[in-house]
Amino acid sequence: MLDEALALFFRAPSSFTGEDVVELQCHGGAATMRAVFEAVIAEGAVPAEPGEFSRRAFMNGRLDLLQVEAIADVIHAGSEASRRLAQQHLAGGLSKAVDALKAPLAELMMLVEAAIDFSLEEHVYSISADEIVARGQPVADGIEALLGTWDAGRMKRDGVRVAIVGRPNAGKSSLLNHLLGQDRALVTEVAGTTRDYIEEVLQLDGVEYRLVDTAGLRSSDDRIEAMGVARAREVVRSSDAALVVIDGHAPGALQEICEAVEGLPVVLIINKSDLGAAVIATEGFAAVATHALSLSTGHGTEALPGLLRALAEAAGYAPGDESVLLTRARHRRVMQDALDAMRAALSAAAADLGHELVALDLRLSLDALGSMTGAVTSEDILHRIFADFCVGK
Ligand SMILES: Nc1nc2c(ncn2[C@@H]2O[C@H](COP(=O)(O)OP(=O)(O)O)[C@@H](O)[C@H]2O)c(=O)[nH]1
Ligand SMILES: [Mg+2]
Repeated sequence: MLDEALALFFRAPSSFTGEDVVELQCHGGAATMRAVFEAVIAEGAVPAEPGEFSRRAFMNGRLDLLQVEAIADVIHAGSEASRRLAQQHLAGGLSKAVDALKAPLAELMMLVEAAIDFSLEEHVYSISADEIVARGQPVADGIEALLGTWDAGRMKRDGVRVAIVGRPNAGKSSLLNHLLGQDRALVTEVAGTTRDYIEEVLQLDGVEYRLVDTAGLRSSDDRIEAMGVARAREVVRSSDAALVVIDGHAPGALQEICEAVEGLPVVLIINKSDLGAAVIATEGFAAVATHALSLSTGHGTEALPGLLRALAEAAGYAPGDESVLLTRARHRRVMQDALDAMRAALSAAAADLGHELVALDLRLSLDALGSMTGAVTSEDILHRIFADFCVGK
């Protein structure tokens, strides 16, 4: 007698993996679990690899690759937005969108190949270049539209990366601490205190923000501070948006900040309103909003959640949008391959370069769409996807 336990039998093909599965639910003490574990191993059971159950479900056709990725995303979802998106993908939302592009493309390819195969038998079957373009263009447009959702999807899955930028002593670290509700970054009156960058996750109204406090932008003779400034610039380049903090009492020169955040949506925070306001030249910033507050007294800080939300939306984050979105770098890469091949096929057709060439590019595009759902996927890519999983998922 090892334990009094519950055994559940899931008969194939109705189990998660599609195979016969027996699930043992025993009591949770470490010694009991180990004893039961060793007993079943002695009877011939084998410990699961990371992601093995999902892998078997995939191999048995119970899930496609997009759904497998979605399982990992459900497990890791930190915000309500990322959870909803992962559930949508798990339910097959993205797979359906890809299949809706694959079907007309497969049909077009079949028509072009039939025309090649029967070209020597007079007029048995042919398709004109015009018809190829007429059928192919909507597919290319659909791929492009889906590709265009990647930024919004990535921000929902991974969070909106917001760089906190400004001159030294403007109050950047104070802002980070205020938003997090804890003293995460050192705040001192010594300019150049923050030398490395600090990244923290903030969940607010179902949205995940990755707030990055950076070293104040100024040229410095201090070698470590200068490295921090260089890193700050890198952070800004890889962010979705920026909160620019300005000391409203002593703003200093803002040209450098302006250049650093160029191209990003920006909210200007004019800090230290308790000290009185100087005149600040803000027209160089293409700001979504400008707001004066005091991080010392807390005056005006109630507007911050709304400002963050506006910033995220300006970056392309669509809160109420429940449409299908690409989320992973893999999706973007594969869909870009599909689009490139599709465009090559269309221009080959338009230039009358011959059906063989058109068919070749259509095949490449179709393969790329197929690899989205895993219809054609290399062992190497599968390995990388399943390596993300924990044991037994
Ligand atoms: N009077 C006043 N001082 C502030 C305010 N916010 C921050 N400070 C002070 O300004 C100095 C620099 O703040 P810090 O957050 O470290 O700025 P950072 O260099 O931009 O990260 C500190 O001494 C803060 O206490 C404010 O709203 N009013
Ligand atoms: Mg700081």
